[in-house]
Amino acid sequence: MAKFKVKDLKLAEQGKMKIEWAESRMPVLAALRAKYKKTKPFKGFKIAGCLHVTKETAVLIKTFIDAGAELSWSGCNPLSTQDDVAASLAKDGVSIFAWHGMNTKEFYWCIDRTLDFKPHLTLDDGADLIFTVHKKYTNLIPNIIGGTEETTTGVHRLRKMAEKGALKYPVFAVNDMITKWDFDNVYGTGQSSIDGILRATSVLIAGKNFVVAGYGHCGSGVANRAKGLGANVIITEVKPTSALKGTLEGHEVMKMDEAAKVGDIFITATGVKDVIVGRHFLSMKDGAIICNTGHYDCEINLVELEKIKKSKRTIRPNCEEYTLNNGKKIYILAQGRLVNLSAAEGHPSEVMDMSFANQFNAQLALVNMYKSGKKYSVDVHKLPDEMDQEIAGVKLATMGLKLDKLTKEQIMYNDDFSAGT
Ligand code: ARJ
Repeated sequence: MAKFKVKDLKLAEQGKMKIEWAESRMPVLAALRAKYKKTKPFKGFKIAGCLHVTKETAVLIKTFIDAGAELSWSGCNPLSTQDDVAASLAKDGVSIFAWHGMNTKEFYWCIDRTLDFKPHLTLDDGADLIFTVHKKYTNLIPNIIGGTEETTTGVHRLRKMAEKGALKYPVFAVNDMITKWDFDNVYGTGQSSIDGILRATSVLIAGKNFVVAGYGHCGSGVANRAKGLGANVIITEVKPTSALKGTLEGHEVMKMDEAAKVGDIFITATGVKDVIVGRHFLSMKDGAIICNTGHYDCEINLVELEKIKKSKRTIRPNCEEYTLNNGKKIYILAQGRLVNLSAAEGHPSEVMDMSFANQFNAQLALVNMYKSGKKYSVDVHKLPDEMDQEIAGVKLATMGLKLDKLTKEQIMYNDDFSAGT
């Protein structure tokens, strides 16, 4: 058996069923699996992965294994691991280091273990693995062909590394594919964040003042789902175009200092720190619920909250009640970590299907380039647009939906710049 550390192997059977449930809703990955099962393009290649251990990730892992890869995996968030899924993977021989509720030291210990087998490729969500390689394991870099990154925050980190000349091998920004950010970030985050809030609180959304900090792809997804449930949505923003979009889509726009006074439910989706801080908590209404769906837990300043609290207790799973010095009670969900993966199961399988097809294709692009004897430049790359259309095409076909085709005349019209009035 491969090396692993998970919470409890006895959960494996339950995890296996969960994975089967996801598998049946991930047809694009199934198509890739069928396509590469025989040729095994990853044979001889080792991938270290650091990405939320969920039932959907398990399907990605199995797809890589069927395509010949050897893997070692850790979770990319201390609260997002589904212990039953991790147990099932360990039982199936996957080298996995992940459990729910680990501390920061354990988190990095797990990443270290996935590097023990000296990978050829890294796969990240949030860039903690690749950053660890660059900081602590530079000896591994000559052996590494490249890496891939799942999320906006990770891609942002990698671009900063590339700008400063700190990036030492090529990476693919999976997040930048249309079939990732325009679906996963919007509809995935929209639904799974609401799911997390409901599982942690079971409150009525209709009629609530629902404050969304950040109106990017994730924030707009959450805002529009909350609106659909009958909430009065308030947007806070720093970027004029995003704020403008929010207001034209029917939401109120105001500063957080104002929103803090009227909000019933708050969610941060910005990617930056200190979006909700001490003075905001103090001006909130009694009973306010606060959570985050951004990658890191720095958007809500819990250090400042600790300083202004009288007491705290866990009143429900993933729901911490803080009694403040001013006598009011406010509620923090999932310790300020991504509420959708900590208090719920993350995005539904149907959207992760496309995100992970992009992960697979990006890893394969790195391997194919290596096999051809060439190299990608040390930079942040994107797969060609045709690959997006291919993934969307397979997805549509599996949904039984058909498209029109351009006629010869339409193609000629498109190419003809002289055609006008
Ligand atoms: C694995 C998930 C899931 C899920 O693709 C999403 C993204 O960009 C991440 C930011 O950390 C989370 C990731 N994600 C969302 N849902 N990864 N399994 N079910």
